Amino acid sequence: MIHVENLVGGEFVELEENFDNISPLDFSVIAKIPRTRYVGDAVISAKKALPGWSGLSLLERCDWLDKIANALEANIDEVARLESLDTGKPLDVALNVDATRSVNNFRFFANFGRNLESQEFEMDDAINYVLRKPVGVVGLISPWNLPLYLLSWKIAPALLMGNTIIAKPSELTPLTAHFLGKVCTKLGLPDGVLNIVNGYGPEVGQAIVEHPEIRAISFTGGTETGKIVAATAAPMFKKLSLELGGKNASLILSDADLDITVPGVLRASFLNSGQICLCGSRILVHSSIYDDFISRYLEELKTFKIGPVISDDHRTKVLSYIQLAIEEGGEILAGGSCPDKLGAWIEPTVIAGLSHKSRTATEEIFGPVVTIHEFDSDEQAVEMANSTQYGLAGSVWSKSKGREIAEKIDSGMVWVNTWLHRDLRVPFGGVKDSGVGREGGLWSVGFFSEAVNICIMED
Ligand code: TXE
Repeated sequence: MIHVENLVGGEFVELEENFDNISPLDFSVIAKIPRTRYVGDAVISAKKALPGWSGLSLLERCDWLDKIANALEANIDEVARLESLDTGKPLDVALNVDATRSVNNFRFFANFGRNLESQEFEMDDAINYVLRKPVGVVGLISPWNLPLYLLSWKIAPALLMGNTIIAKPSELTPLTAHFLGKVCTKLGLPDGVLNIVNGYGPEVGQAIVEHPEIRAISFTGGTETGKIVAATAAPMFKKLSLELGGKNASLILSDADLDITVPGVLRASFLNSGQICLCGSRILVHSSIYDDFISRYLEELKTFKIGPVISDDHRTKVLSYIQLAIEEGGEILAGGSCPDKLGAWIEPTVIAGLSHKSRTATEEIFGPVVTIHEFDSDEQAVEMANSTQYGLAGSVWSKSKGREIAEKIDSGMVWVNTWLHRDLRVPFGGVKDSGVGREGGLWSVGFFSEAVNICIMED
């Protein structure tokens, strides 16, 4: 049994009140999690650490990020084991996606910091230069689907720019954040630079967002929670970055190369059991290749291995959408029920015959469920792709028209003939109900700093 503790001011702190961390694989209790409701101590520690941390040079902080990357990499199998234990995802996904990309996040921002150019604007008689000051104490709140990957995506640039941190992993998946805390403490990261608090979102998460001395909130999670976070933070004029839900479309045009499209769209459908905000849960296929695509897709699906979804509650939600799809007149082409074994398992499910405006096809399910729709023209495909409240990502599969169609999709990111191909320098984020702001490369640097202009009159 693992005992998760909070990390406050360099000390691991246990609380009297704890709750169970349940494995989605078999519903066994794998850890005890402190039920934190108060973040005042963590904020005091983070404030105390701020002058020292922000007083280091950018290059010194880059060295710290490299040290963390190296230490995580040295323990990469353990990171993957813990992530797989906590989320139920297959070990190879935990290793190749979560653990590897967590290491990459630290290493990327270390190198990015070393190459960060200063910004200067010359006038005839004066020079302006931009100072990037830390925001201060920042609150980082992350979800359960890619626990350390998404948290490190926030921690690395926040540290780089000289901020000190109150981080809160999801109450469903605290193990790798706890491990990262141990790694950083062992490395001697100064006390209070990284504080990690655990507990329920409406309690400790809300306390972070409400705390007046936490000056920026970077949040990844559900759209409904995002609304609460935004409403709470706005009156205090906190900087806010919200990465929220998605209902992304995969558009398969008439000239798609099915040899790459079928495995690519399948991966976009079901990687991480469909629990990635970028997953392509609506598949739009041109009528001329519809039958061919579906038969190949369903055939390859038979060999696609997935883990359970995150919890029994989440499975209930996902199953309710499969029921809704049936009520809305959908036809289940594959899956649709739960395998007969313990744990939060659901078969990968493919549903056809629904309107692209149905609830099943427009609401975020966040599980191994996709809907397939047929279109006759590219204009119709674009109209269907843009017909939800979300606008996070999308993919277009075509030999000749990918770029043209990609530019017409109302979302923050579009891939052409690929999916989840990530360059960490590019802007990451959504439009409409998928969020506010961008992270990645210079966008993260901008979010986690205050740009101050200094204008100097020349003699
Ligand atoms: O996320 P929550 P949930 C979607 C997906 C899923 C739905 C709900 O559709 O079914 O959201 O999932 C913390 N103040 N996504 O309920 O609640 C919470 O503790 C501050 C999409 O698990 O949004 C956790 O750390 N924080 C998504 C984090 O917010 C609060 C990933 C996310 O949890 C809070 C996950 C509050 N009032 C779910 N309430 C994506 N975009 O990747 C909760 N939290």
